[in-house]
Amino acid sequence: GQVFRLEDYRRSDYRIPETRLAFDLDPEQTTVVSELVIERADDSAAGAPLVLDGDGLDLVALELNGEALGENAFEATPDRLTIHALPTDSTFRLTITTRVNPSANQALMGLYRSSGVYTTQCEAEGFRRITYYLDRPDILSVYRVRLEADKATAPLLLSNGNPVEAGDLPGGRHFAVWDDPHPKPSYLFALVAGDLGVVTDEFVTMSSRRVALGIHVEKGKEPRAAYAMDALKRSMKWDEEVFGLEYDLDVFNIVAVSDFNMGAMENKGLNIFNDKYVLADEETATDADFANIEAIIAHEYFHNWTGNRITCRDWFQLCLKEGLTVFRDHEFSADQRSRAVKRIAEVRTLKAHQFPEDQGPLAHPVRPRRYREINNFYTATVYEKGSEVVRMIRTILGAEAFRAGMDLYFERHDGDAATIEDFLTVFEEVSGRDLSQFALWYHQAGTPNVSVKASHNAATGELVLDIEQSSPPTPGESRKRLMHIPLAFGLVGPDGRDMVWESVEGATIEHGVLHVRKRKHHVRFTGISERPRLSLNRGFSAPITLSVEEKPEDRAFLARHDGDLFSRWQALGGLMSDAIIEASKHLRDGRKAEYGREIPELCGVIATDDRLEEAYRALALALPSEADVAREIGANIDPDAILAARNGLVEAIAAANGDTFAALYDQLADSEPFTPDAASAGRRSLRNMLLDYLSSGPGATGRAAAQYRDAGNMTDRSAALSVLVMRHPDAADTKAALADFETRFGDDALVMDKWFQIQAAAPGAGALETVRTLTTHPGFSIANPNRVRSLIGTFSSANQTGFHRADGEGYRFFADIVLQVEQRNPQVAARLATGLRSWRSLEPKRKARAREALLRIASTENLSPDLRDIVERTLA
Ligand code: B3K
Ligand code: ZN
Repeated sequence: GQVFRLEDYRRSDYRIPETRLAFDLDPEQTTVVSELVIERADDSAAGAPLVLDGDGLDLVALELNGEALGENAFEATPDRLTIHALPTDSTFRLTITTRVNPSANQALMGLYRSSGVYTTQCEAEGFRRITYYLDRPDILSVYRVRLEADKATAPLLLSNGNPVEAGDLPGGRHFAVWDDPHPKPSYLFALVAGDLGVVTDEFVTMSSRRVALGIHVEKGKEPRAAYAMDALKRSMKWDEEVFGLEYDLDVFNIVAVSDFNMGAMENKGLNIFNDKYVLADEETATDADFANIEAIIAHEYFHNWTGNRITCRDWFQLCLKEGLTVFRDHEFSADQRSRAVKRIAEVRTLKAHQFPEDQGPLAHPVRPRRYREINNFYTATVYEKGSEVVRMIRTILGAEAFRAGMDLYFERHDGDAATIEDFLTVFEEVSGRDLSQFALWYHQAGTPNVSVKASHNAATGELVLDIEQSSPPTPGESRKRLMHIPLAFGLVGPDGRDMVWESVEGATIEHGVLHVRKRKHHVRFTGISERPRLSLNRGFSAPITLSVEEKPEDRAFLARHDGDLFSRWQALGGLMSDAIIEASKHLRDGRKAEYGREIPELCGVIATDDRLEEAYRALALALPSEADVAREIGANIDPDAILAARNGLVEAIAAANGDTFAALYDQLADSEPFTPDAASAGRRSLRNMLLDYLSSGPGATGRAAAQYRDAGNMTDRSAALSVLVMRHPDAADTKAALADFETRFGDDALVMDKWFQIQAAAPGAGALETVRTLTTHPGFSIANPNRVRSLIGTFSSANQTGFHRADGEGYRFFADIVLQVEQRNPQVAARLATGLRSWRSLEPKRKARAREALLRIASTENLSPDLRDIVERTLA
C-alpha cells in the first residue's frame, strides 16, 4: 500500500469555505447531495485539477456552477473524483450527488445503520465514504445539513451545530436543517436519525449562555443515561473553572449506539458514543464502568476545544488533540476522584498498553513520521504517552506557566489546523525555556531507561548519584538521541521523611525534579548525614524504565514509609514483581518457589492502615498481572510458569493474612444504598480484592458464592463471579453462578459482555475450548465490535496461559477469528491482531507457533490495508 510521509505535507490548492449537505435517508439507498463552495487557494494553483477523495463511492450526478459537467471535464472512480476543466474565477460551486447503502456498511465507517439507527463515523477518513471531498483535517468549512427521512422510523434527526428548521413532508417523511457556524474539518461531521429515547437537561455557561443538553439512548434505557448526564455537566463546569473554556453552541447532543468501532467520537455538538460508555446503573454496570463513562464523556466534551476549535493540520499531528485531551480527562478524573489513586491507575494502564507497544515491533513516535493506514495509529502511544508528554511539559514549566501556555495556545490557534511545533512554541514563549531537546519525546519512539547508582559517605555527608540514560533501538530508529527526562525524586531518611541537602552539583534540580539531559550525570549532594533510600520517578514524572541498584530491604522500607504514596505503591509492586519472577525461575527449574515473609507482612500492614484510602489499599494489594511480569522478564517467556508463580504469591499472602482479611472483608460490607462515588467504589474494590485472596485456597468457593448470591450491585456480583471463574473454574458454585448470570442478564448485551469477558479470562489450557464454544452462543456476534472485544479481545490480551497455549492452538483459533472479523470490519480486525505484537518475547516453541499464525494471516489474499499493515509490521 501507499506510504504517507510527514515531510510530504503540502497545503491544498483549494479550500471549501462552505459545505451544504442534503441527505435523503433510506436503509439501502441513501442519496447525498453535496453543494460545495470551492476557492482556489492562490493564483499559482490556477490550472491545477481539483482532486477529491472518495472511498467506494457511486457518483450519480455532478454540476459545476449549476450546470452538468461534460464527460471529458472530469473523471470519477469509486476512490477519486478529478475535475480537469475548472472556471478561471477564484470561487465556484460544485454539486455532487452520490448514493450509499447504510445497511450494507459493516465496516462502521462513513454512514451506517446500527439497530435501525442511521449514524456516521468519519474520523479519520470516513467522510469520503459518504461523498467526494477534500477529506483532510486542514480543510475547514462551515456546514449546513438537511436531513430527510421516514418520520415513523426516524422521528429524531440530528446533525452538528444548531437546529434551524424542521417540518413534515408528504409520504410520511419529514426533514430537519442544522447549521454549524464553527468551521470544521470533515472528520467532525456527523448525523444521527432514528427512534430513540432521550434524557434532557440544561447547562448555563459562565457567560450565561443556555445550552440544551440531550443524551439519546435506546428506548426504555433512559434511566441508565442519568450518570452520563451528570458527568457531562461536571465536565462542562470543570473546563470553565480549570481552563477557562466555555461551550459554544445552543445544543449539545450525545447519542449512544450499539455497534461502534471504538469508545466514542467528538463530532462537533453531536458526540456519538459506544453505548457501553453511556449506559450505567448499579444493577448493570460496575464501578469501573461508571469511572470509564465519566472519563470518556469528559474526554469527548473536552475535544470541543482541543481537537475541534483547534484541530490538527494533518493526521501526523493526531497527538496534538489526543494526547492533550487525554491529559485533560486525566486531570478531570483526578479532581473528581482521588489524585493518588487516579495516577496509579493511569500508570498501570500506560505500562500495560503503551510499554509493550513501545518495546515491540509496532513502536512508533508519539508523532509518527509515516503511516500506511492512519486508523492503526490511534494507539496507546499517541493517546497515553501523548498525555504523559503534556504532563511532563507541566512538570518542567510548573502549573502557572503551563496554564499561561495553554491560554496562549487557545488565543493564538483558535480556528486553526495546528501542529506539534505550534503547541511547543507557546510553552517556549511563556516560559522562556528551550524545549528543543524535550521535543524528542514527540519524535523519537521507545521507552528510555534511566539507571541510577548511589554511593554515600557517612563521614563526609556526601551522596553521589551516577545517573545514565539510554534508549533501546526501535524499528527504523537504531540510533537514539539524548532525551530531556524530568525525574521527580526524594531522598528518604530513616524517619520516612525527605532529607534536605546543603548543596548539589552535576544536574539542575527544581522543585524536586532532577533534569536528566546528558547521557551521564554525576550528581553530588552534600549535607546528607545518613544513607538515604532513593525514591525515584515519583508520580511517574517521566514514562521511562528505571534500573536502580538497591537492596530489597530498601524497597521494603519505601513500601512502608515513603511519604509519596505513588512511590510506596511503586516500591511494593517492584518487590512483588521480583518475587514472582524469582519464583517462576524456580518453578521452571523444577524447584520449589519461596516467597519470604516481607511481602505478605506488608500486604497485611497496608490492607489495615486506615489512614490510607480504601481504593489505594486495593491497588497496593493487586499483584502485577501475568502480562506485567512477562514484560519485566522480557524474553523467553513461559506463561504457565508465571501463572503458577503468581498464584503461589497470592496463596502466601492469603495464608499469612487469612483472619485479618476475613475480618476486614466483613467490616467493609456495604450498609448504605449504592452510590457510584469514588469513596464507595474504593470500599468495594478493597473488599473485592480481599475476596480474591480469601478464595484462593482449594475449595474456597463459599464466600464468593455467597457474595454472588447476595450482591446488590453489578460491581460485587461480577467480582464474585470473576473470582469463582478464575480461581475455581470447575466448581459447582461457579457453574451455578454462571448459569444464574445468564438467566438474569441474557437479554442485555452489554451485561452479557461481562459474562463473555470473565470466561475468556479464565486461565489454563481449557480456556480455548470454552471460548470456542462461546463463539456459538446466541448472544455472541462476530459483526459486533463489543462482543468481539469482550470474548476474543479478552482471550488474547488477558489470558496469558489460554491464548499462549504451548501447542499453538490458541494462535490458530485467533488467526481464524481475525480473518473472519476482517471480512466485515478491517479496523476492528487490525486492532485485534495487535494481540500478537509481543510474540518475539515468548519461549522458542510458542514463538514459532505465533509466527506461523501471523504468516498465515499475512499470506491471505486480498487482505485489507488495515490488517496487512499490522501483520507486516509485527513480522518485520
Ligand atoms: N477521536 C476519536 C477516535 C477516532 C478513531 C478513528 N479510528 C475518539 C477520541 O479519541 O475521542
Ligand atoms: Zn480523543
